[in-house]
Amino acid sequence: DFDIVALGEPLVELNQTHKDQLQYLQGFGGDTSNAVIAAARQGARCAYLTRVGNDAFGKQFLDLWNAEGVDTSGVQVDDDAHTGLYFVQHGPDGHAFSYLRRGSAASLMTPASLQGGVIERARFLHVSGISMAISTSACDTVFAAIERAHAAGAQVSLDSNLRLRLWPVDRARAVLREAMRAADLFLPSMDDMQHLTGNDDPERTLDWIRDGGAAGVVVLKLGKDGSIIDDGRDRTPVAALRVDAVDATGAGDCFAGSLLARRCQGDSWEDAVRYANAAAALSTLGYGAVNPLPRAEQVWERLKDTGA
Ligand code: KDG
Repeated sequence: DFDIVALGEPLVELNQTHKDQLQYLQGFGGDTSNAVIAAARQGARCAYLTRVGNDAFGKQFLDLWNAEGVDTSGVQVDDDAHTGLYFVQHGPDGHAFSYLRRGSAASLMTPASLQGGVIERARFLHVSGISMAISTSACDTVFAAIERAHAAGAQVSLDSNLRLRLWPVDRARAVLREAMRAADLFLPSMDDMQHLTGNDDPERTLDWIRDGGAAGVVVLKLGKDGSIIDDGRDRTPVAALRVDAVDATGAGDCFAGSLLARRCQGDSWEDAVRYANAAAALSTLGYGAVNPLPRAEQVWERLKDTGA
């Protein structure tokens, strides 16, 4: 059985490692894949659901998940479509992504892609705004997966991960609202919510989420200001860890995966969020989404150092 099963699109990553040079380091990305690898590195039993191309990149991903101990029995290989790709460029305002993904194998997922009973064996199903934005059939697949998870007694975790290059803001708002109502755990970032609601006040944002019908636990991520846990009764702020970030790509995914892993290991929400904050901070110390994802020993070491 699995602690966490994630569903979405993996993307091969080409990451610019020197601001003024056209040199790119190949790595791996894709928000939900990053999250499930982060969870596996914290000791969770994980599986990933997606569709990759029958190409060198699809093969590299299968090798990566196998090496990380992430189950791939629900991964489909498509002979006619490619594995997606993105570039990360670093500038004065942080990182920016360029995508080559339209028509990718993952975007061709349909509810019929959900074979193998993998979701039925999970404690958490993890999905994101990106999983739903890549195509309408992938969006249908996410909602079908949510239904199956709930029917089997699993909990659903949703990261907002808003990417406005993938879908118009009005559709993003409507679909994310629908998914947020179905989620047992909703992980929005303040930046994403600001685009969806037009306001930048955390309390009003949490009110908007509750008024919109979200009934589960909400963890609002405030970047360097930490996060707020709203369990439906209380709102509890948790401070962030300060680090000198090199590349924040995948930090939110590391937060999600680490939080779910620690919940599966019995942590309270506050302890799990504190742990996830530390893991996410450590993941920004190297280039790329996957390579710098820390392992449990490093996170505990860091928490011990800060006395948190
Ligand atoms: O959170 C990091 C991801 O955004 C990155 O790995 C690429 O999945 C990606 C996307 O669609 O932006």
